[in-house]
Amino acid sequence: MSSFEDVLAADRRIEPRDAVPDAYRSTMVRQIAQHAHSEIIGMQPEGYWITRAPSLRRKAILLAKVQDEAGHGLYLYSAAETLGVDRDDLTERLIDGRQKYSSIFNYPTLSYADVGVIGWLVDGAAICNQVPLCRSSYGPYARAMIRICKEESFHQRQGYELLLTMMGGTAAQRAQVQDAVDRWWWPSLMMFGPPDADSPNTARSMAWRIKRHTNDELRQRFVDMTVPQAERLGVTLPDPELRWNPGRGRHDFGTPDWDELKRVISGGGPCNAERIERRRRAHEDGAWVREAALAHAARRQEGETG
Ligand code: BYC
Repeated sequence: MSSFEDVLAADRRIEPRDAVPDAYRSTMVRQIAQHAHSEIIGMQPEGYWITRAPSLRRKAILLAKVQDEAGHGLYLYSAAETLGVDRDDLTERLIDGRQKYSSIFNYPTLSYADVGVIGWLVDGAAICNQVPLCRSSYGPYARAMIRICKEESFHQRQGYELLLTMMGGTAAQRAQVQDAVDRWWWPSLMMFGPPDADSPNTARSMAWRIKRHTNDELRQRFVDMTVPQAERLGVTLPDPELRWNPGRGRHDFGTPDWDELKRVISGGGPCNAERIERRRRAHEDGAWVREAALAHAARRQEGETG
């Protein structure tokens, strides 16, 4: 039987029954749970716009996207459960603030352009971060990520297509897109986490092949990928320091406000309280569905055994 170290050295996947160090297990539970919570909380900022979509086509697209996010949350909770934790317990930990979710979902969505910008920038950042996670060392997480990334790519395209349409519209629509880009650019860069020098988990997660790239490497990749898309769209990214550096062959860019990231992660963002309260209510409102499903399963089992 291969040891944990042998599996990692051969770049194979760790599977649920494999013996792993406790810290590997708790790191995986932390990252997968945080990721699952992000998908579920991430339904809220866009979900608000489902009843406000400007056309049937836009409504159908947005509905499909938000439903995909529910699905991502469910695959990820299932992946976490293979590590011996319980989904209900993870939800409790989210609601009482013991587990985190992505900082990005604590900002408000003020216009329909925000739906486009979330697709373009937030899902674009998510793809940059998550494609390498398809090769993450924990098998159930890596496999869940393959389908999630395919769906994220549809999400990113629907956002970009929406913005292209708005940019071909009126001056007021173009201004709405620029305003949304101005508000979401820096929070999108913060999605990649703190700078490497202040990231307590990166070195170990890289050694365990959970993460394949550091936070700063992925942030740089995202900036390089996004600049030409912004040019094609005709919007300005709100960073006066953003410019091509021919020496590095990459873009230089300004420093995000790391104090803001800390504040938002620790509960002080514009929408933290509202997001958690909404999640708590949805969980309570869904109690009867869970009870009915359990009663149904018990009755079926009685029928099979009795
Ligand atoms: N927000 O040592 P670090 C989506 C925490 S959903 C909040 O660098 P790590 C979508 C971090 O957890 C996208 N917390 O940590 C859905 C750690 O916490 P602890 C969600 C953050 O884990 C719907 C501490 O700060 N994606 O795309 O090595 C609609 C120190 O950080 C953040 C994922 O979850 C943050 N931005 O790296 C649309 C991807 N950054 O130790 C779209 C999977 C850091 O105090 N996760 N923290 O508990 C990852 O790739 C990594 O966990 C991170 C952080 C890169 C996020």
